[in-house]
Amino acid sequence: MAETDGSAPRVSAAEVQAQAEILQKYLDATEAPADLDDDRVRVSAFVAKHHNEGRKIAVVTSGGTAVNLEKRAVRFIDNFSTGRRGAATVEHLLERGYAVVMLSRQGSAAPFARTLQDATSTAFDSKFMDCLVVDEATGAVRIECKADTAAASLVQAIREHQSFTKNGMLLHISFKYLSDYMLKLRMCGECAAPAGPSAIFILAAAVSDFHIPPDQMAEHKIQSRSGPLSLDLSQVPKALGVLRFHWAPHSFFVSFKLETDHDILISKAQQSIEKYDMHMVVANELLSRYKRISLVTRAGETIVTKRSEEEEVEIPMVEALCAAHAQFCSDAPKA
Ligand code: 9Z3
Repeated sequence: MAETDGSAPRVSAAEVQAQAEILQKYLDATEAPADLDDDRVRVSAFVAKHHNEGRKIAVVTSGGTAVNLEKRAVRFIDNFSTGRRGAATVEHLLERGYAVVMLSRQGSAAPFARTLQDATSTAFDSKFMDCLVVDEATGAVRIECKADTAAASLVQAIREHQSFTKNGMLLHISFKYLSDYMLKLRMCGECAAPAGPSAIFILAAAVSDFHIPPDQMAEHKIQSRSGPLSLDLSQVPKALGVLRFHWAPHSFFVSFKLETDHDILISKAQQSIEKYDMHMVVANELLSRYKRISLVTRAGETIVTKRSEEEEVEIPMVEALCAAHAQFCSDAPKA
């Protein structure tokens, strides 16, 4: 088993091997999304370029996975996540010089673009149309924000977005279903593995614990004439340990733990460290997640809060993750 932090591994190799076999069976039975091969080419070239140029690489997952009930999916069960934490995290990593691969749920909040929603105080629905002004002479469309400060932050966000994307520092790929997420997570793990300790995985996506296995899923739309629908969902194969030990064994791992019950949050985060040997777990409660988080490591718990009303909690969070990653890189055996 891979050893990266100089201490004895807490998870047995046999346990991870058993998880890897179950996961492999699931991935083999899963239909690959049409863009998987293209994404692999893009991610692998992105990692090679930035690693050769001496940059640190971050893989950030964001948004919730959908679990389809039919193969030709008409219905699905969703995991809650707006994607805002992942999007904010990506922005602050870019500011700190990281090259970032973002794997996010289609349609969830995107880095910099989220500012458009803030500036117009609306989602992209019909109210958003009220903010658009057409110049009759040229046909050009302008967005009119509610306040000057909102307009200023939008202009800044557009500039930052364009400068980071022009410089090729951000690669954005997407998923909708759990199965797409799992296949693309493996692909990202394999592609980022050559960067070794210089790669950090920040796993903020809200991933379903339950699904219908591919071999038990109806092909066509489930018919209502068959009466009430009872669902018997199976546990999703565990991927964290396999990612950590098999796909990218020398990299730095941060996973997230979301609970609604305060009393079990920290112990569940500690379990992720024990079970999957995560280097750090960000523990958060649903309702307070933008105000307060806990960073849990083997050494203990550090509470991180917003430092001012205006500052988002992801700024001190990313500072702490980058500091821990820098320490990990300097402790890692030199190649
Ligand atoms: C998180 O805990 C994220 O912080 C949130 C962010 C999803 C709460 P938003 O996207 O919210 O800004 O609306 N993500 C991980 C959630 C998760 O499903 N973790 C699994 C678990 O808790 C472990 S992989 O069991």
